[in-house]
Amino acid sequence: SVEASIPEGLHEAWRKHSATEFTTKDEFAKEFVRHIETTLARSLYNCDELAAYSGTALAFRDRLIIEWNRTQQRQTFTDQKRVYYLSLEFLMGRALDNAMLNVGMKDVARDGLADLGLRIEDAITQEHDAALGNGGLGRLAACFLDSMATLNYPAWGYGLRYRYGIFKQEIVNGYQMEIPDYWLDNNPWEFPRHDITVDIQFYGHVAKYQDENGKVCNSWEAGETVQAVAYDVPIPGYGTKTTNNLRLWSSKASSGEFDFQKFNAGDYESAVADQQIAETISAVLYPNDNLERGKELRLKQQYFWCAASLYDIVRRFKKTRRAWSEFPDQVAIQLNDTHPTLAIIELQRILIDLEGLEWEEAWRIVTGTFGYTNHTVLPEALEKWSVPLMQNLLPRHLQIIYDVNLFFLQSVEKRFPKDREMLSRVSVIEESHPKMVRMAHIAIIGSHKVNGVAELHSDLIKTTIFKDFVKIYGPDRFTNVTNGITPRRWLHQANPSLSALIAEKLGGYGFLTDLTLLDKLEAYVDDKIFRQEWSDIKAKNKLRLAKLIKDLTGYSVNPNSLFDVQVKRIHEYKRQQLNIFGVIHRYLSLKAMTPEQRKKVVPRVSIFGGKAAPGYWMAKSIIYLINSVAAVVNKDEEIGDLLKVIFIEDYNVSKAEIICPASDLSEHISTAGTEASGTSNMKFVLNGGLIIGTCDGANIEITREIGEQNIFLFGNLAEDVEDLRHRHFYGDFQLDPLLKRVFDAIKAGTFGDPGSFASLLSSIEEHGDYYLVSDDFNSYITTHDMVDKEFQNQEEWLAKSITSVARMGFFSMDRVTNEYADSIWNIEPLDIED
Ligand code: F58
Repeated sequence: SVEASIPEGLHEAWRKHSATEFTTKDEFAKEFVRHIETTLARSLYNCDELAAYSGTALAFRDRLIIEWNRTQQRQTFTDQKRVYYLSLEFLMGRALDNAMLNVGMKDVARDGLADLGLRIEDAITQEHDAALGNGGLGRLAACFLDSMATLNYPAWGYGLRYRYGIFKQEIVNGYQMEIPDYWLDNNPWEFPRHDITVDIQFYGHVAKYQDENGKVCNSWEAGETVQAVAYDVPIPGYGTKTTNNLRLWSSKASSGEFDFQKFNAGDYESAVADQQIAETISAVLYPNDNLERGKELRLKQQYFWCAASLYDIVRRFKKTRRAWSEFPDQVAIQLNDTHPTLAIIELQRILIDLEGLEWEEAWRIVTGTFGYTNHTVLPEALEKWSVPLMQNLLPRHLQIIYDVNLFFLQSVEKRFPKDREMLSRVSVIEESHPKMVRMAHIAIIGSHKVNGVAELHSDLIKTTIFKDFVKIYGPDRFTNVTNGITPRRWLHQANPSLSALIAEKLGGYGFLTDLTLLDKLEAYVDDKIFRQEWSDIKAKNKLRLAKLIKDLTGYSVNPNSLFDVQVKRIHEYKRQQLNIFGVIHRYLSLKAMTPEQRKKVVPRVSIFGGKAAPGYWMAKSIIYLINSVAAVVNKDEEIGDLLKVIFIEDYNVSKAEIICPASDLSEHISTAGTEASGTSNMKFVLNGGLIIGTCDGANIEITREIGEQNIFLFGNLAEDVEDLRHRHFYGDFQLDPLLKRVFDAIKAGTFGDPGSFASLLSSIEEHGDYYLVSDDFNSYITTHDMVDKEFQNQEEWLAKSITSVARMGFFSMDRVTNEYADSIWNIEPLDIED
């Protein structure tokens, strides 16, 4: 603020003493030792690996904060349009390695640490993952932050500072157990901003009053106030000075008079209890993926975070003293799924109740500001909140929701007179018992653009769940932006050897900021030495994974086997059950072979990883089946190295960085039409693995880019799914014969008590096989047979691997970010360089 700024005449003195950035290994080492000795109060006599991590992180944090300050000053000074990315999840993973690489100082740090007798890898691996997300949606948000900073967009992320991230998974006797993930100890990457707080209100009632002009106004007299405190996380771009901000809100009891009254009245215990209740709002990340449970605390989280973020955004805008009509020229807000939909209603409330704007003008501003990204067509994942719950928690917001709906339905009625069915389908309120608020409808009505995350998905939302809205608004409100991944983390950081080899051929690391340059690699497909280096790198990465597997499970796997990987959240629609049934089929086939026949078999390691939502029994029994199969197969001496089954526990971002570069084949086998995009498919191909997949999500576009000869596609198409389900429903269902053999083995107790798997089998045999496991089984097995055959021709396989990587340029997150910037946000980059 102006009051706190230093007089002009003293600026020179400040500049003279302003912090400098280390550039040499000695300067780094000096900073490192200073932090060890002072910040951490340690010395060379007790500098363990954790201290080495902390010292390195603190040295880099200082650097980031200098750039962060400059970036923020520059963005404020030039005052151009900013984008705010609202996401309830940011699945960041580790920060240190990424910061070192983005700043371009990893070698300096490695050398500096080596001079002090320390290994940089030991420091890096001490860091706890920041796991504030469930899966793809949260990781996409993290990739956005990396790209927005790298491309110099003035951008902020807004999220919640959960005390507990996604739970840690332990496998005990084959079952998943959940352990709380308390990740905040020793986290050097966040800056508490105790001076940046917002009081957030809940409950209470709405009072009407007349203003000085006699206009009837609404005032929300809330019943509970909770304080939001800002924690800032610097986000460095790669090869740029831009360091953006991720602001995470933490909840605590409001310091208002309310609490003091209790303290003063001697009610100390209850005042402390209130404190704890307030803190529960940001306590825990909900661990469901693609399922909405309608818990009040979740709605409280959503409003708490939306209201705090909007207050912050509006405060920043008001400092510029512009007219409200300019708000959408200065501010773009992107909603990562419907979780932040209340931000739409909150902005409307601020404009009409607090700033006195007329409804229409306010609504024009709101719709000009927001964009909404949809990530799923699964009906059970579409958010709905009960009207009574909303009425109680956010009475004024519910009124505004009703008004939004009224004006919307009036306009629909005018264009489609007498179509009552249509009105009830598009209404924001579902007329059920209790009535429900459909968040996706508010998100569509309150945004100027709605996008899906891959072409098939964006087509599907237009023809199925949001079809009526296309009629109402026309097709232009709906658009597609196919997802991508950041090549910095998912190639350069995860696979430094491959990145270095590519850089050597392409004459530098330019491909990390222009991934389309990879196409130049195709010229080397036939280059003998290059091919050898390529395959050596894959072999080395497989060894690294084999070591991880040994450490985690005790099993030794033969690194010459085909590594077949499926890592992602465990969900029926992603069909890990199809994969494990395929593994059982393979096992049974191997058992039936003669020793002579077995000699021709390509050895395989089937690797699984992923968490099941704690209350999702079917997903948990899939994990149990995988582990039960592993227990039998892995100790079968007759089979030996020909087949091993591995479940990697607690799959997370830092494990993904080891797993992705080490796959020969990875599985992306969702029922067609269910996986909106998928992003790990991109990570695996970018690291030289081939994939087996269905015609779903981004698999289709990967095929378009790399060529269908370079991917193993199988299974029914999305357009046939509805019909098949319909036929199953009417009893037209026959278990595939190969699958029947698998089921018979399970029922015979080959993998332990068949009772444990009964519901999994009956969901297919008896309850309609909703995910078409049986329908796709034969085609899945045949395609795996092709994989085996093609893997035996290593020369061909290598050519496919190289060609595919060369054609992956399209899937850079930078392309994605530029598309959002041009077609949704209308913002320009801002170079921070002096
Ligand atoms: C995922 N959604 C999609 N949701 O399933 C995936 O296809 C897509 O690639 C990815 O988004 C990015 O667009 C997803 O991860 C969640 O985890 C939600 C968490 C909160 C509750 C509802 C599901």
